[in-house]
This record gives sequence, structure tokens and C-alpha cells, in this order.
Amino acid sequence: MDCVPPAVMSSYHHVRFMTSAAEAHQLVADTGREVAFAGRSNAGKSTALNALTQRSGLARVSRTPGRTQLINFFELAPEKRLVDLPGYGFAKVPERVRLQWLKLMQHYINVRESLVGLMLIVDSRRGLSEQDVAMLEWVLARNRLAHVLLTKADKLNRRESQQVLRETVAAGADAAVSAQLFSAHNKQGIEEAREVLDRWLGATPGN
Ligand SMILES: Nc1nc2c(ncn2[C@@H]2O[C@H](COP(=O)(O)OP(=O)(O)OP(=O)(O)O)[C@@H](O)[C@H]2O)c(=O)[nH]1
Ligand SMILES: [Mg+2]
Repeated sequence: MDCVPPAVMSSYHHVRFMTSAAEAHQLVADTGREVAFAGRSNAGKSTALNALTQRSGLARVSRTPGRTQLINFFELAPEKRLVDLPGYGFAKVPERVRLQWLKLMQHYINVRESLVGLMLIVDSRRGLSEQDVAMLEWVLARNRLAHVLLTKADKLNRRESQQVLRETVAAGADAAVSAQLFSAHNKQGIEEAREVLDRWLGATPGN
């Protein structure tokens, strides 16, 4: 039968918001495993998180770019977390805020032992930006895994979406980076992304 085993579904259904961190000392205990969602402001990080956990409104979705300035922690199961990182690349953000973001991100990515991999959220209409590539290089240099979600694929036709996928895969060819198309709006790519999360976090049978 072509259905998802209940154990896999339920590991996402039990998700709960833990806490928000504005500074390094507010991060949750660095134990277990976590996967972070990063990307430029408005790329669709919070929307992807909501779609993957089937909990609309879990991570706040905003039409105002740059609204999520905090690191938000969500628990999927004991010692397994998803992390919504603040977006970057929003031109109107003041320098002071940008430097604060950089400091917090540097701390998080450099020292976080429970960080297994990075889900890089990229608007499929824009493709990888210089900052996205820098982010990928940064996490790969720290021996973390990376997977690119090309979001809002519903805004592209088939030819356009296949082209951006090809370009993204080619850009990450030297590195251990995988990529896929994704749309929260028409539920495209959800199972594929969940498989990556399951692999990185370890399946949670019986949860
Ligand atoms: N058409 C379409 N729109 C989307 C999709 N995903 C997100 N959006 C829209 O893109 C906008 C930004 O989405 P968010 O999830 O708030 O983006 P974010 O990356 O969390 O943004 P920040 O937290 O500000 O960095 C919202 O208006 C969403 O409705 C998608 O798959 N398809
Ligand atoms: Mg957000």
C-alpha cells in the first residue's frame, strides 16, 4: 500500500515550540541532534517548517521580511530538534542588527555540537545568492550536512523549476550538498524533505 508508516508521521506531529534565543547564552542545552533552517529573509523558512510538521502557525509566517530575528527551537521528540534561524540578506536591516545576526550565527554554527545539518531555504525564483553559497561553505567547513529546499516552486513552470534545480545541484557539486524543489502551497517535496530530516535526526519509531 502506498501510505506513510504511522511512526514516521507521528514523529513530526508531536512537535512543540521550546524557546526563542536572542543571544548565545539563551540557546537550549547542546545535547541530542538538531537540524537548522537557514536562508535569506522571506525565502519561506517558517512556512517550510510549518508544512513539514503539518502544524500551520507553529513557526510564525510573516509577509514582512526579516521579522524572525530570533533562533527558535522546536522539539520533534526527546533530543531531536528543528531550529528556525533568523533570515539574512534583507537590505533594510540596520548595520547594528546585521552585526548582531552575524555574531549569533557565528556562535551557533561554530560551537553547536548537536547541529547535524542545515536545511538551506532558497526562493526558487531567485536561486542561490552569494550569501547562500557562503552559508553552505561555512557549514560544510564545520563538517555539517546541507540540503537545499528550493521553495515556492508553485510560482515556476516545469521548465523553469527543472532549470533552477539543475543549476543548484551543479553549484553544490563539489560539496556534499543535495537539493530539491519544494512548495508549501501545493505540498510538493514534503516527503522528500522529511526523508532527509529522518536520515539526519535518526528515525523515531514508536513516537
Ligand atoms: N507561493 C508560495 N508562497 C510561499 C511559499 N512558502 C512561503 N511563501 C510566502 O513567502 C512569504 C515569506 O514566508 P516566510 O515563511 O515568512 O519566510 P521566512 O524565510 O521565514 O522569512 P523571515 O522569517 O522573515 O526570514 C510569505 O508570504 C509566505 O506565504 C510557497 O511554497 N509558495
Ligand atoms: Mg521566518
